[in-house]
Amino acid sequence: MTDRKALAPGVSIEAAVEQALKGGIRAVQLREKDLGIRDLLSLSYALREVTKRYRAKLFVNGRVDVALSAGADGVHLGTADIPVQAARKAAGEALLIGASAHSVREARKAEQEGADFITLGPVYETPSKLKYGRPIGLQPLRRMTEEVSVPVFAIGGIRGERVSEVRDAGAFGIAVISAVFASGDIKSTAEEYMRLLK
Ligand code: TZP
Repeated sequence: MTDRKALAPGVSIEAAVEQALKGGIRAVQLREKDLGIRDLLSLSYALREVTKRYRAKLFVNGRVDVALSAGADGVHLGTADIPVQAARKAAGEALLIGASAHSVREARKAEQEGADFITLGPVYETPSKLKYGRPIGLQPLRRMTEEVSVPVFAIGGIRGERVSEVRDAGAFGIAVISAVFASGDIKSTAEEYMRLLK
């Protein structure tokens, strides 16, 4: 997931994403909540180009219209965004739909409405903890992976040995922001995560 505010001065999102792709990451979620719609759209087009070159998936946060216009693979919806079933109605099968959940109840609801995958977080404390709320912990992650049949991705403070911890708790994959994008060497950090996921 992107966060242009985490980047070192002078590094563009496009350049940072390309480094992460060179390091082997398989999907990018454009998540720039405070960006105006036109800037978000042109960034989506740029990231579609770069993700295509690396055969990686592109997801746009929150905006079905932008995701469709950019030819993204999917849209990722938070609980304050357009509901999953409304997004499905608008996009049909043209987009994969991911949904954020912070509890097992929210995850079940997202699955019932037709989400293709769910992200749960923050699992651990994150650097920006005030923004994302209190850590949920491994137990709810385990319960969620047992109770929903779509893949669950863990997010929030995922570092080092926590990658195998969340995988052992049933997570299908992980999503990371600061550890990759605030890293001085984005490509090597992404490579390290890919090694940890093997
Ligand atoms: N949702 C829950 S935690 C989080 C989001 C978007 C941010 C996680 O960021 P980091 O920097 O990988 O801990």
